[in-house]
Amino acid sequence: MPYSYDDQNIFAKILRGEIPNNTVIETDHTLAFADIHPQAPTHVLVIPKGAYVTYEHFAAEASDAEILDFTRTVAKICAGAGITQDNGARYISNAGPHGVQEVPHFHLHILAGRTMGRMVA
Ligand code: DGP
Repeated sequence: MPYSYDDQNIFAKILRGEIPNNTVIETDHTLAFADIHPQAPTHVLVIPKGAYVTYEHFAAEASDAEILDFTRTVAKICAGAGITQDNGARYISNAGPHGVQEVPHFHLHILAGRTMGRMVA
């Protein structure tokens, strides 16, 4: 099913500069910023600049350049936050009603700096 993108969502407004954000990294295709309600000492949201609703949407329709830029930006954030094999992190992307996605613009949560709880459905 094709995705319908709501350009009035909060992250679209952040991308247009209508709402301020605490930027961690900005590249040609990707923006990373601090979550407004951090759940861990490090809680960064990584979003593509393109209009993608979920991870599946991004994975299916983004260009190779967008996907490479996104993934390499995640790596840079992890390095900058001191995330290593020894301490680790959690990467989450909620999608749609079943995933309880609050903001309908694809975003990856990077959570680190403490031991997380066990995953529960
Ligand atoms: P979710 O869609 O449920 O995966 O989570 C959305 C996240 O976005 C949630 O952790 C809070 C964060 N958030 C919501 N509004 C804003 C905002 O205006 N600025 C920032 N930096 N984060 C926001």
